[in-house]
Amino acid sequence: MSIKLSRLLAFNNIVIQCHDNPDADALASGFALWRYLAGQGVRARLVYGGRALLTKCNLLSMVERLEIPVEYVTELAPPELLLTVDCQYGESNVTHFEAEHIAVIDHHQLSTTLPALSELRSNYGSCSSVIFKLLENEGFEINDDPDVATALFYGLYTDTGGLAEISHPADRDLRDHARYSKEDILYFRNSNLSREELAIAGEALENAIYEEGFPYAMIESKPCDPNLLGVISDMLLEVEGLESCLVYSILPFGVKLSVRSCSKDVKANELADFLTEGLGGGGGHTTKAGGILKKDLFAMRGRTFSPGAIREFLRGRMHRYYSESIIRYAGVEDEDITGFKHYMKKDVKQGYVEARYLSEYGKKVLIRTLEGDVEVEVEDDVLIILGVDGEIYPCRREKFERSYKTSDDPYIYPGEYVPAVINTETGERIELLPYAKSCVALGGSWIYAKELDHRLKLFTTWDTDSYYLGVKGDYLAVRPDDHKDIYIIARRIFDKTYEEVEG
Ligand SMILES: [Mn+2]
Repeated sequence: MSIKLSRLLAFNNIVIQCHDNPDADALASGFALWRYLAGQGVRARLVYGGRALLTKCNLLSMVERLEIPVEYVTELAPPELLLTVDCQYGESNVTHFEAEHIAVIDHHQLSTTLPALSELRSNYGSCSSVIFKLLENEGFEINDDPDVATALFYGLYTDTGGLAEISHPADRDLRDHARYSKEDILYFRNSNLSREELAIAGEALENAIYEEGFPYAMIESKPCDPNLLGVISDMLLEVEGLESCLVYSILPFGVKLSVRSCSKDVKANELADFLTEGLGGGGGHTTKAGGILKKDLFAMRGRTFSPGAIREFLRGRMHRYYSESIIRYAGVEDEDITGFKHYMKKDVKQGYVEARYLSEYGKKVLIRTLEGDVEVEVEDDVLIILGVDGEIYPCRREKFERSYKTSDDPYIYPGEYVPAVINTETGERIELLPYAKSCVALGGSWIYAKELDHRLKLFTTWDTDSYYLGVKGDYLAVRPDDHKDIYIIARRIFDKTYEEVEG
């Protein structure tokens, strides 16, 4: 899926929508697109919805100084094309509007079903970088319009912690290419907080709650802009001895959360998801994430929506997260297989792809799987298996030849989410299916496995920087020929592929 911006010119009535509570990245992305369309003679509107008008001073100055024609709307006559930027249509922080056609341009993790017209580059530091690349493809020079160059640079700046978290080459390209107004950027950077907000942050920081024996802390802030929560949590995380933190504030409709982590043992987006499970939602990146607890869901679960009850609820969840998650590394020691049962693999049709077709030798690619993202170095003997549920995982040829048989049948992919690998250097997305061939996982191979009764973060020998998460009901598996080789199999996949046998 990808967008050529020139294709948008076929639409007559276009509305560009930022997420609710738009930030600089969303405004910049929408603004640059709006300028591109205007230059091509297409009239578009730039809007955002939600509960609140823009109030943050740096954003108000950005809108004013760069003359960004953004409108706050509560209703919208269905346009021919609705294009969401820095967010995905259908997400909870994107007010729903009807439209004939939908398009999405974003850089967050996939969280919805994307429309055909979409550009999602999850490894980019900002949506502004995505827009920059799309404009570049059309031969649009952002520096011809200093306001556009300044907006895109500021979007990148704010989304990457002041450029500190730039990792993708496209982000570096924008940083180095944009001839932004130094004066404007200096002004925005230094009007990031109002006096009231600084006072709110100061008061909040005085009231940090530390938990004896645990490397995390939390803070309740007075009601404030979500951006301020991020400022507070960034600062809190800098405290010595903390590896993660939670900052929240209670708003009329729910609790807004900001989560940070600086440890590879805690993915901030997973922690945010855990904290809000059943009561809202959370997500983001591995080091920075956010979430929301919805007031109406509190009531439905019979919980009191009071500051005291909310604090105890969040303390309880943080404590559970830390006390119930076990961290392990595969390949270190033999697994004690007491209590494990024998499971035989059923004959299952699967697919495989030879990694060497995906990138140059020695290069790394990111494989997106249901259980998490895994980085794999491309070597001649590495294969990528397409599992029974559409899940994908790497396998060495030697192991493959022991447990699989190749087949000439055409390969039919069983899942909904078409798997892809991402070249971490170029950001290029490669669809796996054109390279997929059929194979049969040979019945008869067996493993030891045991149902997990706890939350397990397992670092596999494939990727020691990023863990697989297993939860209660998933299975921990051990290869009979190598008791150090342990891995997690999600329950729904396990049920389809294994059956218990006598030991
Ligand atoms: Mn963004």
